[in-house]
Amino acid sequence: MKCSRCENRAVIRLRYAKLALCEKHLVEYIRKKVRNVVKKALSYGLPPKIVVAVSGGKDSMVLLHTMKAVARDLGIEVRALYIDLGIEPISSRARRIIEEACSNLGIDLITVNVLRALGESIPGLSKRFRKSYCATCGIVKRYIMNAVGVEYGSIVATGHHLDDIVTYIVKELIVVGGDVRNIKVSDVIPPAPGACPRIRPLIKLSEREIMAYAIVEGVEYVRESCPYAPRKPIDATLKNLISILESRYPGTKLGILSRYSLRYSDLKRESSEAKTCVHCGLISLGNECALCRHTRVGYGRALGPQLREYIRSIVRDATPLRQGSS
Ligand code: Q46
Ligand code: ZN
Ligand code: ZN
Repeated sequence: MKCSRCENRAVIRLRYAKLALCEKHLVEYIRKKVRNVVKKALSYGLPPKIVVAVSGGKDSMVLLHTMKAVARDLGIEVRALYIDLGIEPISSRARRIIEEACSNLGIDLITVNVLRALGESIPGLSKRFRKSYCATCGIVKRYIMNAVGVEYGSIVATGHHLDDIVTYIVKELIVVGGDVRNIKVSDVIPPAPGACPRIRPLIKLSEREIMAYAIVEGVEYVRESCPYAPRKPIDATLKNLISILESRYPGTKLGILSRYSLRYSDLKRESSEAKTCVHCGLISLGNECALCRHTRVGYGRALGPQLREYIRSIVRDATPLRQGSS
């Protein structure tokens, strides 16, 4: 099979786009998709500063690599954020891979260590929160990502891809019966009181395309999954179902995404009405944010202010970005 854009051999066929791409053109294609989301964010007046949240997994490591190239083209600042959850041996492995990638790419890395910041790692916190490991982990990670973005006055980029989002939408619609609006299906999410803007540059790319990029570009990532990752047979079944639909009707996934994507102007209107936490000042659904509420109940005091101060000290001590580094 020949590349649709040159004479070289194609390494991937994208039926939804009626394209076959060689290694070089696949890399270009993926970077262009990432660049489009960043350009869109800049066109809304969001700051030209991006913190890429990296876990060490395939998606976020591919995002980091593509963001480096995009940042160079667009002249924006890029940093990486690693949240060390203290889940061994995965956390140490992830830290090594991320540190090496950041050093090779010339990207400044901010590491927030949960144990140091809150005095306990995920298992301990989960007991106090009376929540599952993953629910606890989600509360802590979301809080830290947002707090880092707020302190830097930057956008936070995450590695959610098309398959993640479409599975979530379908699950909410046909299994949970919840409200799809809760996950704000969008590639650019505006800032709100106590919340930094966010982007999802991989939202229109499938896991298969991201994997192909990782192979072609030799992106290193942690291959093991978290030992606490729950088995979600329903998610696997839905993913299978969606893949069957995609193979019969190419473009199904992008169709679902676009049908449930929210407009930036609508998201902005909603964001302006967001509440902030009485303890720490960051965004919350009610008077208290999830982290402050759970720590207040579990420890007798809201730990949001302590975590924010810890993050402030990291941001203060972080080396300023080198001129021209991005
Ligand atoms: S890291 Fe955290 Fe995941 Fe591990 S404890 Fe669950 S949520 S599975 S992405
Ligand atoms: Zn080509
Ligand atoms: Zn709070």
